[in-house]
Amino acid sequence: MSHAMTARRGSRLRAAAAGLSAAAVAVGAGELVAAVVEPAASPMAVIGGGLIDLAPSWAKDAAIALFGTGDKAALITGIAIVLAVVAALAGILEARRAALGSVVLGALGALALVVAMIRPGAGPFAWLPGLIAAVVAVVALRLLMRTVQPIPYVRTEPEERRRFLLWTAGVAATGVAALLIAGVARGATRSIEAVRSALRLPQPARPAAPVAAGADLGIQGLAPVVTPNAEFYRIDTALIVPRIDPADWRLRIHGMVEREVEIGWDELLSLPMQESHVTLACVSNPVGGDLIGNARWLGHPVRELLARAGVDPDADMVLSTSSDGFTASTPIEALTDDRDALLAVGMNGDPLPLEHGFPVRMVVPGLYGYVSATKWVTDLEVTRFDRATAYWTTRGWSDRGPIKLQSRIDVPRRSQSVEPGDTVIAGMAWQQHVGVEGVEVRVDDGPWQAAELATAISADTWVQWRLPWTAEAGTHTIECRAVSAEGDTQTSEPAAPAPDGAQGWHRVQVTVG
Ligand SMILES: Nc1nc2c(c(=O)[nH]1)N[C@H]1C(S)=C(S)[C@@H](COP(=O)(O)O)O[C@H]1N2
Ligand SMILES: [Mo]
Repeated sequence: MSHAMTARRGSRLRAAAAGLSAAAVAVGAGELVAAVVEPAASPMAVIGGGLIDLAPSWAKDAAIALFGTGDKAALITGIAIVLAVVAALAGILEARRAALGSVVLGALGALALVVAMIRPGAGPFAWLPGLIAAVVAVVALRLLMRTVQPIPYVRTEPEERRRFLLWTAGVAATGVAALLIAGVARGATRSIEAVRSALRLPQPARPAAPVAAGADLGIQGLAPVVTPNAEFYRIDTALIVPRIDPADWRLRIHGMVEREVEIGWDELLSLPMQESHVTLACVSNPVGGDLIGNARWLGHPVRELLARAGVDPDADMVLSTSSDGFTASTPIEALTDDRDALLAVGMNGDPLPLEHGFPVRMVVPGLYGYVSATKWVTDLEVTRFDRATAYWTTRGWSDRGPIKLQSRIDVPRRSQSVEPGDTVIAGMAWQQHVGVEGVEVRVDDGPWQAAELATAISADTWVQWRLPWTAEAGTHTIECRAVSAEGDTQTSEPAAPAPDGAQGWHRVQVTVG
């Protein structure tokens, strides 16, 4: 290899490194400023959020299927990789045609600036982190470029190489340090977490009936009938969890009503509270999946507030909106009938965890979360399905989402090896607000056998089931199907989650011996 080629390759490498280093310090500066002035305007988070909103639903499906609740970490990693590649290319461009690479990096910052400003709930300084990132990127790249030797045919002196390495590494390290400080600063603005932990929720005027001792069969590996908050699945479009101080929280009820109603936190808490167990489920939950959980919710019935507003008889839907712009369309009868749809403030005896909607969310028995369970809810618009369309419906999902009859095998797990002899097959079954009457199980296409059902908490919750099994050596396929309280048998016809929920029988293969 000639000296000239080595030199050119070397300078290209250095240009790429300069681009990467400039991007690192820019992201660090942007994130640090965001952490201080407006955490939700973090450039990485707003770009990620924009991508989530733009993504077609098959991509969202694939992300949840691949990464489950780690979908957000996967997205941020993906953005970081793309950004790194673009930054390296920008460095090379800058070396070829001065200013071209700076334009690319500056444009990325400007993009973050614009997306942060058009985001619902954007604060007065939403533009600042993107602007800082853009300026720092351009200045850093131009300065670093001066230390890249552009002279071809001349081997860079070791002295110059050392100077370049020192500068690029130093600038990149500054970026990483800024990112770390941003993380710490974000942690320090945990004041909302402090407000939350200091809260004392009122006692319910109507407490939940105690859970029967027989509701939990206590089988190892079987999901507990009440899901602890820390284990509760989380699905939402919020890369940064909204932080709402209850003192600032307000809910507006408007649209097709006789009179608008506005209510704040103190007034909501002064209203009679009730507690009920409700199992939430995500429409993206595949057959056998775990995007489902059951909690004891404390809240005030939505129907009371709707009655206060006086609903127009022509209205057939309530569009609920969260502080971050997510919307859900809920059929009005599900909010006004006797099913106790709640404006919930408590989850299993604690204030709602921040990621589950603090301070107030909706909980509606019988409907998938995407059409009912709005977290960080701040607005209820009484309207009609032919006048308004909610977040996931504009992305191809059904406008109504009643939960389908489903059952799942938890024990034994797929591909688990089982000792021969007497053992147990166990799982969960649900069709919220309808209820489950029975579960049947079959092994290797044998006859369907009735499983023993645990005592259900209510028709609004899932129920555990079990079936004793004498396992013989070999490979076995276990299937289950539920029968609803209305007498329907769970269909064997498989369907993907889109557009209105997965269906089909859960099937696991196990090896005995
Ligand atoms: N603000 C907001 N609320 C939301 C969502 C969201 O993206 N944003 N996702 C909904 C969906 S799809 C589901 S399944 C439930 C999940 O509630 P959880 O995270 O508390 O389990 O929240 C619903 N409420
Ligand atoms: Mo969902």
